[in-house]
Amino acid sequence: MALSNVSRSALRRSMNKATWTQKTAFSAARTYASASKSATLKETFAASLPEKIDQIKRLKKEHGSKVLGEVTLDQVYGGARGIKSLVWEGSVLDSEEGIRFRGLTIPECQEVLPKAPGGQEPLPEGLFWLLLTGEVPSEQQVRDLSAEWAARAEVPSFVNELIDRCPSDLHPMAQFSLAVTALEHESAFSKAYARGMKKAEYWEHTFEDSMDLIAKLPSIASRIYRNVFKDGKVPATLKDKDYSYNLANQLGFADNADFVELMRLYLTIHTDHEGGNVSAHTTHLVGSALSSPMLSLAAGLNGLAGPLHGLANQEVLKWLQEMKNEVGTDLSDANITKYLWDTLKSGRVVPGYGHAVLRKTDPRYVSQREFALKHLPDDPMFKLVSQVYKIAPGVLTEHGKTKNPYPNVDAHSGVLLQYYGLTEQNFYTVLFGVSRALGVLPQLIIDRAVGAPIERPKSFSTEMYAKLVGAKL
Ligand code: HAX
Repeated sequence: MALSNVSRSALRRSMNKATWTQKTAFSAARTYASASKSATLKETFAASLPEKIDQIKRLKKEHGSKVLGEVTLDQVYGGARGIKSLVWEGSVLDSEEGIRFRGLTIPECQEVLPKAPGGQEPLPEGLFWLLLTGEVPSEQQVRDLSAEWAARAEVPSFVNELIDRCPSDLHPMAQFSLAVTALEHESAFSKAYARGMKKAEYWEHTFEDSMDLIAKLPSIASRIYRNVFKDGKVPATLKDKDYSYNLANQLGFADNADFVELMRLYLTIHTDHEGGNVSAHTTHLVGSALSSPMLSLAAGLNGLAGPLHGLANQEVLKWLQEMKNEVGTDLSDANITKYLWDTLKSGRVVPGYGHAVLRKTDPRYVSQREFALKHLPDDPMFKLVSQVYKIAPGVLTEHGKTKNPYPNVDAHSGVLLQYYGLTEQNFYTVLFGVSRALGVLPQLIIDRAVGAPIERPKSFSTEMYAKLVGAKL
């Protein structure tokens, strides 16, 4: 596909008011655009860049001193909830409606993003494209991106050896983060920075690193899985297959076409959930110091590995299995209610329920539920999940603590994975991490392209806050 008409006219409009930095981006965009008939991802992003830089510049110039809201002491001590202080272009989370990726809901993405031949679920390649550029890619562009990632997939042998030397009881997320950190060795950004590069070149190296990094994640994740739980052998990346097929194949599950479809859906919906969640914010924060995409993503993965964040999907399945052992086949309302109260009374959280921003059922939960209704409606664990969905919101409301008694993304994913035989819960967050890379790296590329500064919010001691609010301690 050539540049869309919208991008072309935007490019033309912005060209008239170009700064030096913008002109560099314009010239890159034009070079890319004229080099090929079907614009690549890099060309499309480069073409979108001048308008974005211009928008930000104008917004800051004309409205830079406007007040966006006030900050209360409760917010300061409450994990910065609701404080507007981050820029995240790919997605915005509405507390009632859930996530929109560049303005599109999950069902809309399922409808418009290209699918694999014969497939029904969107390809995560398409979502990555959308997050980075704001445009829905053509089928050909997505096929080309699949091929590009497959071509970049080879993992350096020292990284494979590093993974092989990990003790099998080192948590898969720790192994994953270790391997991603080690890829720093390959970072084009770090090498170019050490040589000395112009700011206008930052995004291109960040783009190349991000593409390389994403391309290698299925092989890395699968090596960890096959080492810890199977025979240690990982099939090679198939150059003519899409990203999710390759991940499923390398894990050892591609014989089942439904599992491959599940991977496509899973990798699409776990990508991005605006900028304030721990993994996204951490990647962005570390990246703001101009650490490479490898080091930035590894930091984000370490945050994803926490039980209140991505590790919750592992916790959910463990909790459901314990519940199943206790209640057996009697999934009566009374039994489930009792189990939920037992969990809460023991001081634990109900994993997979609640959210820092959402106040309704997470649409990512809904899309997985719809997948289950289509592919595994009679699975006993799915029936248990459905029964918990019926009872838990009432119990959590009565319990009265959580602001959101509804399920989040993690309440469903484990049950789908275990149905297809991927039963090793300790591995689940690694899959989440593969997907999350596709959500957080586009913003890192954008950050570098628009020249986002190093992040540095202000902190005070409790004594100083007391002074600020006129309190005596
Ligand atoms: N079960 C029991 N209590 C809960 C709860 C749950 N599922 N969710 C929140 N609460 C409690 C909190 O622990 C908190 O209690 P205290 O006042 O005693 O500290 C109170 O309700 C208020 O919390 P909140 O404002 O509603 O929620 P937070 O923004 O503080 O936390 C969490 C959001 C997602 C961390 C929280 O709901 C939770 O711990 N849920 C269970 C774990 C989980 O599912 N995590 C995954 C979230 C999605 C995600 O990031 N995926 O990666």
